[in-house]
Amino acid sequence: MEKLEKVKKEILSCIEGSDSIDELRVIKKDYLGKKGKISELFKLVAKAPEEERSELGKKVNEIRDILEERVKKKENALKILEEEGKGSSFDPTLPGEVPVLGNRHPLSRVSGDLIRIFEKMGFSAIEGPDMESVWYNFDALNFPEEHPAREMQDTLFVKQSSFSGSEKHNISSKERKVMRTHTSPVQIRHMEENEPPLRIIVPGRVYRNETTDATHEINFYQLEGLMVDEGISVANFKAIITDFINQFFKGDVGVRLRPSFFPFTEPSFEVDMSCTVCSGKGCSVCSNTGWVEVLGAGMVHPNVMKNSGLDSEKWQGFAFGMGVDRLAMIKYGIDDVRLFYGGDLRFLKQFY
Ligand code: FA5
Repeated sequence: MEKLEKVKKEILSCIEGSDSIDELRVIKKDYLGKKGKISELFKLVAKAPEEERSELGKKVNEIRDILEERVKKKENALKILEEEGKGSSFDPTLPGEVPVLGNRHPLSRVSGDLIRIFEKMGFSAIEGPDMESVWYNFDALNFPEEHPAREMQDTLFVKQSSFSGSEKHNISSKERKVMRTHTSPVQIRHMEENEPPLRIIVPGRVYRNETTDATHEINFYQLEGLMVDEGISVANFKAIITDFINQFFKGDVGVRLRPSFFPFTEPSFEVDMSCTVCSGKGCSVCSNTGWVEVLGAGMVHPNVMKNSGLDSEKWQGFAFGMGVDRLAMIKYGIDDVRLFYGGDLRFLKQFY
């Protein structure tokens, strides 16, 4: 009997001392399994003198029942601890794993800023297709056929297998597809379908077949703007664009218009802002001129109104198109546009 009590104590302390479910399973097998210690005890009981056998048998049965119950309790307790992550393998003093946080691409951030500023001024953001017809990309925008103005934007033409042989030469400009070279075609699409007054911005990706360098990519982002109403003049444009530039660059930035040429606007301008890097004193970013070119703009050409089905006698408007990449470069002091597309996380992670 004494020996049995000793074995019982030994097993109980093993059960209580186990601190993982795996360890407990081993203990259970060693003591309560088919070839375990309790089975051995039953064998010994069978060999004991007859008068002691029944009492010893009872005791071993009692020990087995107690042990089975304790094992069950301990197993439940360990399960709860492990589920809560508080098993013995959990060390609360170890530093936690810092999750890798993603962040928005600088161009998405800048686009978002631009959209928010214009939305506050009552412009609605709309989209248009990346693959565009020659009609919307050039013809409707008053680019004369075969005119060198079409060479201004090196175009990526889309291979159209549905047209073959002689058909190829007779495809109409509405069927012929290009990757849009600017966001201006969306002006036409919007004027065709909506009655003025109109106030829209069009953020989007554009494509050009050119050699890349520090300021030129083959695809980049533009943000187009269009406002059409009665009595709109260059003064309205200058007020809106000056307000926009000052909000975007968060300061009192000088703005000037220079005469330029776009087939779809008359008169046309390039808009410059005073260089925020050197405060207009002259530096490498502004080529020592104190001014940085930020966008192209002008008053909507009467032919463009006509091509969109609007009466150019009644309605006037201005349009502008800015390079989102170039604005981001000025804002963050980035000297190579290609960094935006290189996918280098060391560069991208700087923009939180
Ligand atoms: C246009 O694309 C005209 N559609 C803009 C416009 C709209 C004028 C409405 C008048 C009225 P431009 O080709 O200059 O214009 O391009 C506009 C801006 O896109 C440029 O000022 C420049 O910031 C940016 N840009 C042009 N080419 C590239 C390029 N290869 N890589 C990065 N940005 C470019």
